Amino acid sequence: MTLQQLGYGSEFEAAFAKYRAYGNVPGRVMREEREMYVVMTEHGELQAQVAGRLRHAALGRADFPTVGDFVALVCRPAEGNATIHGVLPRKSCISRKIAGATTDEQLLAANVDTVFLVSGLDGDYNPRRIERYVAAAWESGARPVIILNKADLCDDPESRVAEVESVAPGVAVHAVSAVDGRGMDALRAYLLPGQTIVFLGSSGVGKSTLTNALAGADLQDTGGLRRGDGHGRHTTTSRQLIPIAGGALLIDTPGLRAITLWGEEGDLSNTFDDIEQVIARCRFSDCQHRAEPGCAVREVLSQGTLDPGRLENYRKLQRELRHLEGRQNQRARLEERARGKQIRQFTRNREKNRYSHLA
Ligand SMILES: Nc1nc2c(ncn2[C@@H]2O[C@H](COP(=O)(O)OP(=O)(O)OP(=O)(O)O)[C@@H](O)[C@H]2O)c(=O)[nH]1
Ligand SMILES: [Mg+2]
Ligand SMILES: [Zn+2]
Repeated sequence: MTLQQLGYGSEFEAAFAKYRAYGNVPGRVMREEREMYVVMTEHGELQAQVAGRLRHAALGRADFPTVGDFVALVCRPAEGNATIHGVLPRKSCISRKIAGATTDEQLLAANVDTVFLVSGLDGDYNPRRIERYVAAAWESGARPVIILNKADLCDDPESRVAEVESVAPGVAVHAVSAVDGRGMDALRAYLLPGQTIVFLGSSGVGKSTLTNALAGADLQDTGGLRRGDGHGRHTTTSRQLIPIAGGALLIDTPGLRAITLWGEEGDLSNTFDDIEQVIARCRFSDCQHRAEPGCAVREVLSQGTLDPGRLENYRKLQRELRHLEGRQNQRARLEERARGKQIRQFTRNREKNRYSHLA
């Protein structure tokens, strides 16, 4: 496979120039499992590890390579391995806040053109979760597309499509069935040569079944659903980039338990443009939409033209981002302080050594 077939374009070639001067070769990260990578290069597929220098310079997980990244490598084809010396600037990056108390992001995929946000039209269906996914996708720089899979299990997929279209203005929504094939041609239209498409969604919604159907081959294991709650079994355990016939590149991912936003407050305006337009009409710019006169939000709520659940979700996501921003700032301060301490220590040691002969 050539790098061009892997989606490597002129913008990456330009960013790679400084690495070429060092004799590095470019490659794309195909798979990642606990800091072990598989990269595709002009020498074929190689196992790769991150160079010590890159590891030490990294301030957070975002500085490490992830699936879909274009990287600068020193290759040892005879041994079948390589070292990653640099990560080229990403044109898009899907990430989320790591679950739990730490403030860091987890990268899910890089250099993605389209995000297929998959839900099942069975017990999994949840418009509030879809809103959350759409916000995360817009934030990434890739184009979101909503897929309602398992249409064969739903009596009225078209009304579900209409409902989702109303919570995700401007986003294409497709009802499909990976099992009986309905609606799949609409998805094939996205599979253009060199385009990278990632599947995101809960376990069991059919991401791997869709990947196989679009690839026309049984490449990914698929699993049944748990008895009782109907959730998936977390069958897929690692992220993987899969080149398919026709030239598109699919990234199948393990089911997400939750997606917590990683970004800035402004990122919600794509997803909740309708709400932000209403808020802009409130008389007071700091309106809390409680009892203030001239509140446009309470007006549309009383008219029934705005779903209170959607407003609640908007506020929740906004609080999440504000909270995150506070923690990001705090982390940046701590990192700066740590770096300042390192520099002072370094200067002190240097001065000690420089003048030791005078002592
Ligand atoms: N009825 C029906 N079942 C489907 C459809 N697509 C997938 N399934 C079934 O749903 C179950 C889970 O499918 P997977 O493709 O493994 O789901 P996944 O999203 O990859 O799940 P994880 O890898 O655990 O994240 C399997 O039993 C599939 O056969 C569909 O369109 N209709
Ligand atoms: Mg899977
Ligand atoms: Zn108001």
